[in-house]
Amino acid sequence: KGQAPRLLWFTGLSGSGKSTIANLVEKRLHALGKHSFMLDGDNIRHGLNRDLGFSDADRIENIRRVGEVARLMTDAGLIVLSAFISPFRAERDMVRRMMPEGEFLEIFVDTPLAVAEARDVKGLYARARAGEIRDFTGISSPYEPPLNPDVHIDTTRTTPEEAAELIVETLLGVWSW
Ligand code: GGZ
Repeated sequence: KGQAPRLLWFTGLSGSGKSTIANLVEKRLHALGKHSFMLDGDNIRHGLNRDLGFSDADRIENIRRVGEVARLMTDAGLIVLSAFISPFRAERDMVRRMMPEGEFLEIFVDTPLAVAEARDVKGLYARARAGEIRDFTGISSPYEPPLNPDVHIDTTRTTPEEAAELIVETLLGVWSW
């Protein structure tokens, strides 16, 4: 116990591929017999955090609560995967400090804005450019990339499967079981 990552913290722009990669990692963990749970906008922003929007203050509170929930779940023995934009360095570092030393793994899903915007799977970037969505990350709200992530995925050169493989290999290298 301890010194091994239990909270896998994915950060990156909307449409960067955080959820896709996290889902693939979860499948692999399951195959290895590891119990895990994924926290994302679908199960948090529609429930616990449905009072929060996308102002800086609300994003900060979003991440603070996600960190607290993740901490509880890791204390209960789960491996937690978190897939939120989490745009601010200060709050990502706050969550790292909330966790016991060595249990937080920051994974930067690095997709350039131009690439995420060109894909625009949900059409949100177009709506943000048209002014229909305010405070949109990368367009009208900042994203602060990690300076020293534990894992750095360049999605322009790595498939989601390769990224998941790399993350699991990283975990297997530090986990002793
Ligand atoms: C960014 C927004 C916004 C604004 C709605 N800015 O691609 P998605 O749809 O599924 O993921 C985005 C999600 C971001 O929520 P997070 O909780 O991850 O953000 S944060 O960590 O900053 O609190 C996007 C959708 O919500 N969405 N409006 N204005 N993304």
